[in-house]
Amino acid sequence: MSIQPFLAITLIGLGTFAALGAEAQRPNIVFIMTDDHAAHAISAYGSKVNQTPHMDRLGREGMRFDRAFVVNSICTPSRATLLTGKYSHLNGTPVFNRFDGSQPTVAKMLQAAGYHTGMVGKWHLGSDPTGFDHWIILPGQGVYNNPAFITARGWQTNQGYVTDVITDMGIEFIERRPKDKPFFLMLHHKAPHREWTPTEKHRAIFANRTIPEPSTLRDDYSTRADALRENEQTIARDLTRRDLKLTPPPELKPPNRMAWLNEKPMQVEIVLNGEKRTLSGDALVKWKYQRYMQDYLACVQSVDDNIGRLLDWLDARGLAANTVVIYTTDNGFFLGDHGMYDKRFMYEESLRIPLLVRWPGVIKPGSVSDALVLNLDFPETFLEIAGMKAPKEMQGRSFVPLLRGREPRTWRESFYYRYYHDPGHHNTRAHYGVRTETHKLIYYWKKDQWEMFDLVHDPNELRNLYHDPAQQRTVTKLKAELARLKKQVRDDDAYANELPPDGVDREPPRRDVAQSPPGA
Ligand SMILES: [Ca+2]
Repeated sequence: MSIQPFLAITLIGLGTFAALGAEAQRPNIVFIMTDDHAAHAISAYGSKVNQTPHMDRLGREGMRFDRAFVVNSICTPSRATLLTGKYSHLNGTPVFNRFDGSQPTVAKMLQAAGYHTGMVGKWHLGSDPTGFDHWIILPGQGVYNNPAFITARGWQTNQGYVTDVITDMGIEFIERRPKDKPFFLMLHHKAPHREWTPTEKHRAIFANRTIPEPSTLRDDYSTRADALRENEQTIARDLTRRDLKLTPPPELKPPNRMAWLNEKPMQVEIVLNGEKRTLSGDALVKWKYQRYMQDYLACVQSVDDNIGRLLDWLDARGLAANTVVIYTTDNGFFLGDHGMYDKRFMYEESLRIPLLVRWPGVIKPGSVSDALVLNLDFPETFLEIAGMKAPKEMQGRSFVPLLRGREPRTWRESFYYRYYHDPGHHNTRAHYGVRTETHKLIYYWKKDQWEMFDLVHDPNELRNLYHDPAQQRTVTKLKAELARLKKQVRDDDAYANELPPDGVDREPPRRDVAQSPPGA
Protein backbone atom coordinates (compact mmCIF):
# COMPACT_ATOMS: atom_id res chain seq x y z
CA MET A 1 0.00 0.00 0.00
CA SER A 2 1.20 3.51 -0.72
CA ILE A 3 0.91 6.51 1.55
CA GLN A 4 -1.24 8.27 -1.01
CA PRO A 5 -4.51 8.14 0.93
CA PHE A 6 -2.92 9.99 3.81
CA LEU A 7 -1.25 12.51 1.53
CA ALA A 8 -4.42 13.10 -0.42
CA ILE A 9 -6.49 13.94 2.60
CA THR A 10 -3.86 16.17 4.14
CA LEU A 11 -2.94 18.02 1.02
CA ILE A 12 -6.44 18.59 -0.24
CA GLY A 13 -7.01 20.33 3.06
CA LEU A 14 -3.99 22.54 2.45
CA GLY A 15 -4.94 23.15 -1.14
CA THR A 16 -1.41 22.53 -2.30
CA PHE A 17 -1.80 19.28 -4.14
CA ALA A 18 -1.30 20.82 -7.57
CA ALA A 19 2.12 22.01 -6.54
CA LEU A 20 3.27 18.53 -5.64
CA GLY A 21 5.67 16.89 -8.07
CA ALA A 22 4.16 13.47 -7.40
CA GLU A 23 0.82 14.77 -8.65
CA ALA A 24 1.00 13.16 -12.06
CA GLN A 25 1.46 9.78 -10.41
CA ARG A 26 -2.07 9.51 -9.14
CA PRO A 27 -3.72 7.15 -11.63
CA ASN A 28 -5.92 8.47 -14.39
CA ILE A 29 -9.35 6.90 -14.66
CA VAL A 30 -11.14 6.17 -17.92
CA PHE A 31 -14.63 4.90 -17.18
CA ILE A 32 -16.27 3.56 -20.33
CA MET A 33 -19.96 2.87 -19.92
CA THR A 34 -22.30 1.70 -22.64
CA ASP A 35 -26.07 1.63 -22.52
CA ASP A 36 -27.86 -1.73 -22.23
CA HIS A 37 -24.95 -4.04 -23.04
CA ALA A 38 -25.64 -7.51 -21.66
CA ALA A 39 -22.61 -9.35 -20.28
CA HIS A 40 -23.64 -12.39 -22.32
CA ALA A 41 -22.83 -10.42 -25.49
CA ILE A 42 -19.11 -10.26 -24.62
CA SER A 43 -16.83 -13.14 -25.51
CA ALA A 44 -14.87 -12.71 -22.26
CA TYR A 45 -18.12 -13.70 -20.56
CA GLY A 46 -18.57 -16.76 -22.77
CA SER A 47 -20.90 -15.18 -25.32
CA LYS A 48 -22.45 -17.65 -27.74
CA VAL A 49 -23.49 -14.88 -30.10
CA ASN A 50 -20.47 -12.63 -30.78
CA GLN A 51 -16.76 -11.93 -30.37
CA THR A 52 -15.48 -8.80 -28.62
CA PRO A 53 -11.66 -8.97 -28.77
CA HIS A 54 -11.00 -5.50 -27.36
CA MET A 55 -13.29 -5.83 -24.36
CA ASP A 56 -11.74 -9.25 -23.84
CA ARG A 57 -8.33 -7.59 -23.84
CA LEU A 58 -9.32 -5.55 -20.78
CA GLY A 59 -10.23 -8.77 -19.00
CA ARG A 60 -7.05 -10.52 -20.12
CA GLU A 61 -4.86 -7.65 -18.97
CA GLY A 62 -6.98 -6.92 -15.91
CA MET A 63 -9.87 -8.35 -13.94
CA ARG A 64 -13.25 -9.70 -14.97
CA PHE A 65 -16.07 -9.45 -12.45
CA ASP A 66 -18.54 -12.28 -12.91
CA ARG A 67 -21.08 -11.04 -10.40
CA ALA A 68 -21.47 -7.32 -10.99
CA PHE A 69 -25.03 -6.00 -10.68
CA VAL A 70 -27.10 -2.82 -10.65
CA VAL A 71 -29.46 -1.77 -7.89
CA ASN A 72 -32.19 -0.42 -10.23
CA SER A 73 -31.94 -1.74 -13.77
CA ILE A 74 -32.71 1.27 -15.89
CA CYS A 75 -30.71 4.06 -17.55
CA THR A 76 -31.35 7.26 -15.61
CA PRO A 77 -31.48 5.82 -12.07
CA SER A 78 -28.34 3.79 -12.76
CA ARG A 79 -26.49 6.96 -13.78
CA ALA A 80 -27.64 8.81 -10.66
CA THR A 81 -26.39 5.95 -8.49
CA LEU A 82 -23.10 5.92 -10.34
CA LEU A 83 -22.52 9.58 -9.50
CA THR A 84 -23.77 9.63 -5.92
CA GLY A 85 -23.06 6.16 -4.55
CA LYS A 86 -26.62 6.13 -3.26
CA TYR A 87 -29.74 4.11 -3.89
CA SER A 88 -32.48 5.78 -5.94
CA HIS A 89 -34.62 6.65 -2.92
CA LEU A 90 -31.76 8.72 -1.48
CA ASN A 91 -30.44 10.41 -4.64
CA GLY A 92 -33.94 11.41 -5.73
CA THR A 93 -33.81 9.70 -9.14
CA PRO A 94 -35.91 6.52 -9.03
CA VAL A 95 -37.28 6.93 -12.58
CA PHE A 96 -36.75 9.31 -15.50
CA ASN A 97 -36.90 12.43 -13.40
CA ARG A 98 -34.42 15.29 -13.41
CA PHE A 99 -31.26 14.66 -11.40
CA ASP A 100 -30.51 17.30 -8.79
CA GLY A 101 -26.94 18.23 -9.72
CA SER A 102 -26.46 20.31 -6.59
CA GLN A 103 -25.94 17.19 -4.48
CA PRO A 104 -22.47 15.77 -3.80
CA THR A 105 -21.13 13.58 -6.62
CA VAL A 106 -17.94 11.67 -7.20
CA ALA A 107 -17.09 14.00 -10.10
CA LYS A 108 -17.17 17.01 -7.79
CA MET A 109 -15.01 15.24 -5.23
CA LEU A 110 -12.40 14.20 -7.77
CA GLN A 111 -12.41 17.67 -9.29
CA ALA A 112 -11.92 19.27 -5.88
CA ALA A 113 -9.04 16.89 -5.25
CA GLY A 114 -7.22 18.10 -8.33
CA TYR A 115 -8.44 15.70 -11.02
CA HIS A 116 -9.23 17.10 -14.44
CA THR A 117 -12.75 15.77 -14.95
CA GLY A 118 -14.63 15.10 -18.16
CA MET A 119 -18.03 13.77 -19.16
CA VAL A 120 -18.52 12.82 -22.78
CA GLY A 121 -21.54 11.12 -24.37
CA LYS A 122 -24.85 9.91 -23.00
CA TRP A 123 -25.81 11.61 -19.76
CA HIS A 124 -29.60 11.21 -19.63
CA LEU A 125 -30.11 12.91 -16.29
CA GLY A 126 -32.18 15.89 -17.39
CA SER A 127 -30.00 18.53 -15.74
CA ASP A 128 -26.60 19.80 -16.90
CA PRO A 129 -23.57 17.89 -15.58
CA THR A 130 -21.90 19.34 -12.48
CA GLY A 131 -18.39 18.64 -11.24
CA PHE A 132 -16.84 18.42 -14.70
CA ASP A 133 -14.15 20.68 -16.14
CA HIS A 134 -15.36 19.66 -19.56
CA TRP A 135 -18.65 18.12 -20.63
CA ILE A 136 -20.43 17.40 -23.85
CA ILE A 137 -23.57 15.28 -23.72
CA LEU A 138 -26.26 13.83 -25.95
CA PRO A 139 -29.69 15.36 -25.43
CA GLY A 140 -31.85 12.66 -23.78
CA GLN A 141 -31.23 9.38 -25.57
CA GLY A 142 -29.46 11.06 -28.47
CA VAL A 143 -29.42 9.62 -31.98
CA TYR A 144 -27.07 7.21 -33.74
CA ASN A 145 -26.25 9.19 -36.89
CA ASN A 146 -24.99 12.78 -37.00
CA PRO A 147 -25.86 13.28 -33.33
CA ALA A 148 -26.62 16.60 -31.65
CA PHE A 149 -24.79 17.39 -28.40
CA ILE A 150 -25.32 19.86 -25.58
CA THR A 151 -22.30 21.73 -24.22
CA ALA A 152 -21.94 24.48 -21.65
CA ARG A 153 -21.91 26.90 -24.60
CA GLY A 154 -24.97 25.57 -26.41
CA TRP A 155 -25.92 22.93 -28.97
CA GLN A 156 -23.85 21.46 -31.75
CA THR A 157 -24.21 18.68 -34.28
CA ASN A 158 -21.40 16.31 -35.17
CA GLN A 159 -21.27 14.40 -38.41
CA GLY A 160 -20.68 10.68 -38.12
CA TYR A 161 -21.74 7.63 -36.16
CA VAL A 162 -22.35 8.26 -32.48
CA THR A 163 -19.95 5.62 -31.08
CA ASP A 164 -17.09 6.90 -33.27
CA VAL A 165 -17.90 10.53 -32.44
CA ILE A 166 -18.02 9.95 -28.67
CA THR A 167 -14.72 8.03 -28.77
CA ASP A 168 -13.11 10.90 -30.70
CA MET A 169 -14.40 13.34 -28.10
CA GLY A 170 -12.98 11.22 -25.28
CA ILE A 171 -9.58 11.12 -26.93
CA GLU A 172 -9.71 14.87 -27.52
CA PHE A 173 -10.52 15.44 -23.84
CA ILE A 174 -7.44 13.48 -22.80
CA GLU A 175 -5.27 15.11 -25.47
CA ARG A 176 -6.18 18.62 -24.30
CA ARG A 177 -5.95 17.96 -20.57
CA PRO A 178 -3.64 20.02 -18.37
CA LYS A 179 -0.57 17.80 -18.19
CA ASP A 180 0.11 18.53 -14.52
CA LYS A 181 -3.12 16.86 -13.36
CA PRO A 182 -4.45 13.32 -13.40
CA PHE A 183 -7.69 12.96 -15.35
CA PHE A 184 -11.04 11.31 -14.78
CA LEU A 185 -13.06 10.66 -17.92
CA MET A 186 -16.59 9.33 -18.04
CA LEU A 187 -16.96 8.08 -21.62
CA HIS A 188 -20.60 7.12 -21.96
CA HIS A 189 -21.82 5.54 -25.17
CA LYS A 190 -25.36 5.55 -26.45
CA ALA A 191 -24.89 2.13 -28.05
CA PRO A 192 -26.25 -0.49 -27.99
CA HIS A 193 -29.50 1.15 -26.86
CA ARG A 194 -32.76 0.65 -28.71
CA GLU A 195 -33.48 1.12 -31.63
CA TRP A 196 -30.13 -0.52 -32.35
CA THR A 197 -29.02 1.36 -35.48
CA PRO A 198 -25.60 0.06 -36.56
CA THR A 199 -23.21 1.39 -39.20
CA GLU A 200 -23.47 -0.25 -42.61
CA LYS A 201 -20.07 -1.87 -42.05
CA HIS A 202 -21.13 -3.52 -38.80
CA ARG A 203 -24.61 -4.35 -40.05
CA ALA A 204 -23.04 -6.28 -42.90
CA ILE A 205 -21.06 -8.47 -40.47
CA PHE A 206 -24.24 -9.85 -38.90
CA ALA A 207 -26.76 -9.45 -41.75
CA ASN A 208 -26.49 -13.02 -42.95
CA ARG A 209 -25.65 -14.70 -39.69
CA THR A 210 -28.06 -16.88 -37.81
CA ILE A 211 -27.71 -16.02 -34.14
CA PRO A 212 -28.27 -18.97 -31.75
CA GLU A 213 -31.52 -18.62 -29.82
CA PRO A 214 -31.40 -18.60 -26.02
CA SER A 215 -32.97 -21.64 -24.36
CA THR A 216 -35.59 -19.47 -22.65
CA LEU A 217 -36.82 -17.62 -25.77
CA ARG A 218 -40.16 -19.46 -25.51
CA ASP A 219 -40.45 -19.31 -21.71
CA ASP A 220 -44.12 -19.88 -20.81
CA TYR A 221 -43.68 -18.14 -17.41
CA SER A 222 -45.35 -21.02 -15.58
CA THR A 223 -44.83 -20.88 -11.79
CA ARG A 224 -43.77 -17.21 -12.07
CA ALA A 225 -45.61 -14.02 -11.01
CA ASP A 226 -48.17 -12.25 -13.22
CA ALA A 227 -45.57 -9.55 -13.88
CA LEU A 228 -43.94 -11.72 -16.53
CA ARG A 229 -47.20 -12.52 -18.31
CA GLU A 230 -48.11 -8.83 -18.27
CA ASN A 231 -44.78 -7.48 -19.49
CA GLU A 232 -44.68 -5.57 -22.78
CA GLN A 233 -41.09 -6.13 -23.78
CA THR A 234 -41.46 -9.43 -25.57
CA ILE A 235 -39.78 -10.43 -28.80
CA ALA A 236 -43.02 -12.08 -29.92
CA ARG A 237 -45.42 -9.19 -29.41
CA ASP A 238 -43.70 -5.91 -28.65
CA LEU A 239 -40.97 -5.09 -31.17
CA THR A 240 -42.15 -2.30 -33.45
CA ARG A 241 -41.64 -1.99 -37.20
CA ARG A 242 -39.05 0.69 -36.35
CA ASP A 243 -37.18 -1.77 -34.12
CA LEU A 244 -37.34 -4.36 -36.89
CA LYS A 245 -36.10 -1.80 -39.48
CA LEU A 246 -39.04 -2.38 -41.79
CA THR A 247 -39.46 0.14 -44.59
CA PRO A 248 -42.73 2.09 -44.70
CA PRO A 249 -44.71 2.01 -47.95
CA PRO A 250 -43.60 5.07 -49.98
CA GLU A 251 -47.11 6.51 -50.13
CA LEU A 252 -47.20 6.91 -46.33
CA LYS A 253 -46.36 10.45 -45.23
CA PRO A 254 -45.87 11.75 -41.66
CA PRO A 255 -47.56 11.41 -39.24
CA ASN A 256 -48.98 8.18 -40.70
CA ARG A 257 -45.47 7.04 -41.49
CA MET A 258 -44.50 7.42 -37.82
CA ALA A 259 -47.62 5.60 -36.69
CA TRP A 260 -46.85 2.74 -39.07
CA LEU A 261 -43.28 2.47 -37.77
CA ASN A 262 -44.45 2.44 -34.16
CA GLU A 263 -46.96 -0.38 -34.64
CA LYS A 264 -46.11 -3.85 -33.37
CA PRO A 265 -46.64 -6.16 -36.35
CA MET A 266 -48.05 -9.65 -35.78
CA GLN A 267 -47.52 -10.48 -39.44
CA VAL A 268 -44.58 -9.47 -41.63
CA GLU A 269 -43.99 -9.87 -45.36
CA ILE A 270 -40.45 -10.68 -46.36
CA VAL A 271 -38.75 -11.63 -49.60
CA LEU A 272 -36.75 -14.82 -49.28
CA ASN A 273 -34.79 -16.13 -52.28
CA GLY A 274 -36.81 -13.87 -54.54
CA GLU A 275 -40.06 -15.24 -53.15
CA LYS A 276 -42.55 -13.24 -51.08
CA ARG A 277 -43.48 -14.88 -47.78
CA THR A 278 -45.78 -13.87 -44.98
CA LEU A 279 -44.45 -14.67 -41.52
CA SER A 280 -46.60 -15.12 -38.43
CA GLY A 281 -46.64 -17.25 -35.29
CA ASP A 282 -43.38 -18.94 -34.31
CA ALA A 283 -41.78 -18.28 -37.70
CA LEU A 284 -42.26 -14.57 -36.99
CA VAL A 285 -40.79 -14.89 -33.48
CA LYS A 286 -37.71 -16.54 -34.98
CA TRP A 287 -37.38 -13.82 -37.58
CA LYS A 288 -37.91 -10.98 -35.09
CA TYR A 289 -35.26 -12.43 -32.78
CA GLN A 290 -32.75 -12.52 -35.64
CA ARG A 291 -33.52 -8.97 -36.76
CA TYR A 292 -33.21 -7.69 -33.21
CA MET A 293 -29.99 -9.50 -32.42
CA GLN A 294 -28.26 -8.80 -35.74
CA ASP A 295 -28.62 -5.06 -35.17
CA TYR A 296 -27.92 -5.18 -31.44
CA LEU A 297 -24.71 -7.15 -31.94
CA ALA A 298 -23.62 -4.91 -34.80
CA CYS A 299 -23.93 -1.90 -32.45
CA VAL A 300 -21.86 -3.76 -29.85
CA GLN A 301 -19.21 -4.52 -32.48
CA SER A 302 -18.73 -0.83 -33.13
CA VAL A 303 -18.26 -0.22 -29.40
CA ASP A 304 -15.68 -2.99 -29.32
CA ASP A 305 -13.79 -1.52 -32.29
CA ASN A 306 -13.76 1.87 -30.60
CA ILE A 307 -12.51 0.46 -27.31
CA GLY A 308 -9.68 -1.09 -29.31
CA ARG A 309 -8.98 2.28 -30.89
CA LEU A 310 -8.91 4.02 -27.50
CA LEU A 311 -6.67 1.36 -25.90
CA ASP A 312 -4.23 1.60 -28.83
CA TRP A 313 -4.22 5.37 -28.48
CA LEU A 314 -3.49 5.16 -24.74
CA ASP A 315 -0.60 2.82 -25.60
CA ALA A 316 0.75 5.13 -28.27
CA ARG A 317 0.65 8.13 -25.92
CA GLY A 318 2.36 6.22 -23.13
CA LEU A 319 -0.67 6.64 -20.91
CA ALA A 320 -1.73 3.01 -20.49
CA ALA A 321 0.58 2.23 -17.56
CA ASN A 322 -0.87 4.86 -15.26
CA THR A 323 -4.49 4.75 -16.38
CA VAL A 324 -7.21 2.58 -14.87
CA VAL A 325 -9.58 1.58 -17.67
CA ILE A 326 -13.02 0.32 -16.70
CA TYR A 327 -15.63 -1.11 -19.04
CA THR A 328 -19.21 -1.56 -17.92
CA THR A 329 -22.77 -0.68 -18.83
CA ASP A 330 -25.70 1.02 -17.11
CA ASN A 331 -27.90 -2.06 -16.82
CA GLY A 332 -28.11 -5.58 -18.17
CA PHE A 333 -30.36 -6.62 -21.04
CA PHE A 334 -32.51 -9.50 -22.20
CA LEU A 335 -31.23 -10.96 -25.45
CA GLY A 336 -34.37 -12.97 -26.09
CA ASP A 337 -33.95 -14.50 -22.62
CA HIS A 338 -37.37 -15.26 -21.11
CA GLY A 339 -38.76 -14.17 -24.48
CA MET A 340 -37.79 -10.55 -23.86
CA TYR A 341 -35.69 -7.59 -24.89
CA ASP A 342 -35.08 -4.58 -22.59
CA LYS A 343 -34.25 -4.69 -18.85
CA ARG A 344 -35.99 -3.46 -15.62
CA PHE A 345 -36.69 -6.89 -14.10
CA MET A 346 -34.55 -8.33 -11.35
CA TYR A 347 -33.80 -11.48 -13.34
CA GLU A 348 -30.12 -12.17 -13.94
CA GLU A 349 -29.78 -11.04 -17.57
CA SER A 350 -31.13 -7.60 -16.71
CA LEU A 351 -29.64 -7.32 -13.22
CA ARG A 352 -26.12 -8.27 -14.19
CA ILE A 353 -23.61 -5.94 -15.85
CA PRO A 354 -20.27 -6.66 -17.44
CA LEU A 355 -17.36 -5.21 -15.47
CA LEU A 356 -13.82 -5.36 -16.80
CA VAL A 357 -11.06 -3.38 -15.10
CA ARG A 358 -7.45 -2.92 -16.17
CA TRP A 359 -5.00 -1.33 -13.76
CA PRO A 360 -1.42 -2.15 -14.74
CA GLY A 361 0.84 -2.99 -11.84
CA VAL A 362 -2.05 -3.42 -9.42
CA ILE A 363 -4.39 -6.03 -10.90
CA LYS A 364 -2.89 -9.39 -11.71
CA PRO A 365 -3.60 -9.89 -15.43
CA GLY A 366 -6.34 -12.39 -16.19
CA SER A 367 -7.91 -12.27 -12.72
CA VAL A 368 -11.53 -13.17 -12.18
CA SER A 369 -13.66 -12.16 -9.20
CA ASP A 370 -16.97 -13.68 -8.24
CA ALA A 371 -17.58 -11.27 -5.35
CA LEU A 372 -20.91 -9.44 -5.41
CA VAL A 373 -20.13 -5.93 -6.65
CA LEU A 374 -22.64 -3.22 -7.50
CA ASN A 375 -22.87 -0.07 -9.59
CA LEU A 376 -23.38 1.53 -6.18
CA ASP A 377 -19.68 0.78 -5.53
CA PHE A 378 -18.25 2.82 -8.41
CA PRO A 379 -17.90 6.23 -6.71
CA GLU A 380 -16.16 4.82 -3.66
CA THR A 381 -13.90 2.80 -5.92
CA PHE A 382 -12.94 5.87 -7.98
CA LEU A 383 -12.19 7.76 -4.78
CA GLU A 384 -9.96 5.03 -3.42
CA ILE A 385 -8.13 4.79 -6.74
CA ALA A 386 -7.50 8.52 -6.38
CA GLY A 387 -6.24 7.96 -2.84
CA MET A 388 -9.25 9.55 -1.20
CA LYS A 389 -11.70 8.56 1.49
CA ALA A 390 -15.37 8.25 0.58
CA PRO A 391 -17.96 10.22 2.51
CA LYS A 392 -20.08 8.21 4.95
CA GLU A 393 -23.30 8.99 3.05
CA MET A 394 -22.23 6.78 0.17
CA GLN A 395 -23.87 3.37 0.43
CA GLY A 396 -21.57 1.16 -1.61
CA ARG A 397 -18.09 -0.08 -0.95
CA SER A 398 -14.83 0.43 -2.78
CA PHE A 399 -13.82 -2.74 -4.63
CA VAL A 400 -10.17 -1.69 -4.82
CA PRO A 401 -9.24 -4.48 -2.33
CA LEU A 402 -10.72 -6.95 -4.84
CA LEU A 403 -8.66 -5.37 -7.62
CA ARG A 404 -5.60 -5.91 -5.44
CA GLY A 405 -6.54 -9.59 -5.20
CA ARG A 406 -7.77 -9.61 -1.63
CA GLU A 407 -11.43 -10.20 -0.88
CA PRO A 408 -12.18 -8.81 2.59
CA ARG A 409 -13.82 -11.36 4.91
CA THR A 410 -16.56 -8.85 5.52
CA TRP A 411 -17.45 -8.43 1.84
CA ARG A 412 -21.22 -8.41 1.15
CA GLU A 413 -23.05 -11.70 0.71
CA SER A 414 -26.32 -10.20 -0.46
CA PHE A 415 -27.74 -6.98 -1.84
CA TYR A 416 -30.96 -5.06 -2.18
CA TYR A 417 -32.62 -4.15 -5.50
CA ARG A 418 -35.59 -1.94 -6.31
CA TYR A 419 -37.37 -1.03 -9.55
CA TYR A 420 -39.98 1.73 -9.51
CA HIS A 421 -41.26 2.70 -12.93
CA ASP A 422 -44.87 1.43 -12.66
CA PRO A 423 -46.96 2.49 -14.42
CA GLY A 424 -44.19 3.01 -16.93
CA HIS A 425 -42.71 1.85 -20.19
CA HIS A 426 -43.12 -1.82 -21.05
CA ASN A 427 -45.65 -2.31 -18.26
CA THR A 428 -43.01 -3.69 -15.90
CA ARG A 429 -44.42 -4.11 -12.40
CA ALA A 430 -42.74 -2.36 -9.50
CA HIS A 431 -40.74 -4.77 -7.38
CA TYR A 432 -37.93 -5.11 -4.93
CA GLY A 433 -35.89 -7.99 -3.73
CA VAL A 434 -32.70 -9.52 -2.46
CA ARG A 435 -30.04 -11.52 -4.24
CA THR A 436 -27.61 -13.62 -2.27
CA GLU A 437 -24.75 -15.71 -3.62
CA THR A 438 -27.14 -18.61 -4.13
CA HIS A 439 -30.73 -17.36 -4.06
CA LYS A 440 -33.04 -14.58 -5.12
CA LEU A 441 -36.29 -13.38 -3.61
CA ILE A 442 -38.46 -10.91 -5.56
CA TYR A 443 -41.54 -9.12 -4.26
CA TYR A 444 -44.00 -7.60 -6.73
CA TRP A 445 -45.53 -5.61 -3.92
CA LYS A 446 -48.39 -3.96 -5.79
CA LYS A 447 -49.72 -7.43 -6.55
CA ASP A 448 -48.49 -9.06 -3.38
CA GLN A 449 -46.78 -11.78 -5.42
CA TRP A 450 -43.46 -13.36 -4.57
CA GLU A 451 -40.84 -15.34 -6.44
CA MET A 452 -37.92 -17.28 -5.03
CA PHE A 453 -35.20 -18.88 -7.12
CA ASP A 454 -32.36 -21.25 -6.36
CA LEU A 455 -29.65 -19.77 -8.58
CA VAL A 456 -27.34 -22.73 -8.13
CA HIS A 457 -29.76 -25.40 -9.36
CA ASP A 458 -31.87 -23.15 -11.57
CA PRO A 459 -29.60 -20.45 -13.02
CA ASN A 460 -32.19 -19.58 -15.68
CA GLU A 461 -34.75 -18.77 -12.98
CA LEU A 462 -37.51 -20.91 -14.44
CA ARG A 463 -38.80 -22.52 -11.24
CA ASN A 464 -40.38 -20.24 -8.70
CA LEU A 465 -39.95 -22.08 -5.40
CA TYR A 466 -41.77 -19.55 -3.25
CA HIS A 467 -44.79 -21.80 -2.72
CA ASP A 468 -42.82 -25.04 -2.43
CA PRO A 469 -43.44 -26.45 1.11
CA ALA A 470 -39.91 -27.89 1.17
CA GLN A 471 -38.42 -24.41 0.68
CA GLN A 472 -40.17 -22.51 3.44
CA ARG A 473 -37.12 -22.25 5.70
CA THR A 474 -35.17 -20.63 2.87
CA VAL A 475 -38.07 -18.33 2.06
CA THR A 476 -38.27 -17.20 5.68
CA LYS A 477 -34.51 -16.56 5.82
CA LEU A 478 -34.57 -14.57 2.60
CA LYS A 479 -37.53 -12.51 3.78
CA ALA A 480 -35.63 -11.64 6.93
CA GLU A 481 -32.56 -10.71 4.87
CA LEU A 482 -34.69 -8.54 2.58
CA ALA A 483 -36.16 -6.71 5.57
CA ARG A 484 -32.70 -6.25 7.08
CA LEU A 485 -31.25 -4.82 3.87
CA LYS A 486 -34.23 -2.58 3.23
CA LYS A 487 -33.72 -1.06 6.64
CA GLN A 488 -29.96 -0.89 6.28
CA VAL A 489 -30.16 1.09 3.02
CA ARG A 490 -32.81 3.29 4.62
CA ASP A 491 -35.56 2.55 2.11
CA ASP A 492 -38.72 3.86 3.76
CA ASP A 493 -40.83 3.36 0.59
CA ALA A 494 -40.39 6.96 -0.52
CA TYR A 495 -41.52 7.06 -4.16
CA ALA A 496 -43.41 3.79 -3.74
CA ASN A 497 -46.73 5.33 -4.64
CA GLU A 498 -45.78 8.74 -5.88
CA LEU A 499 -43.07 9.07 -8.47
CA PRO A 500 -41.47 12.35 -9.50
CA PRO A 501 -42.52 13.52 -12.98
CA ASP A 502 -40.60 12.45 -16.06
CA GLY A 503 -38.24 15.18 -17.12
CA VAL A 504 -35.19 13.74 -18.74
CA ASP A 505 -35.58 13.85 -22.49
CA ARG A 506 -34.53 17.16 -23.94
CA GLU A 507 -35.50 17.04 -27.56
CA PRO A 508 -32.79 17.98 -30.03
CA PRO A 509 -33.68 20.31 -32.91
CA ARG A 510 -36.00 18.38 -35.22
CA ARG A 511 -33.51 18.14 -38.06
CA ASP A 512 -31.26 16.03 -35.86
CA VAL A 513 -34.01 13.58 -35.08
CA ALA A 514 -34.61 12.65 -38.69
CA GLN A 515 -33.05 9.25 -39.02
CA SER A 516 -34.72 6.88 -41.37
CA PRO A 517 -34.10 3.28 -40.46
CA PRO A 518 -32.28 1.20 -43.07
CA GLY A 519 -34.39 -1.16 -45.16
CA ALA A 520 -35.48 -4.53 -43.87
CA1 LIG B 1 -29.65 1.63 -20.14
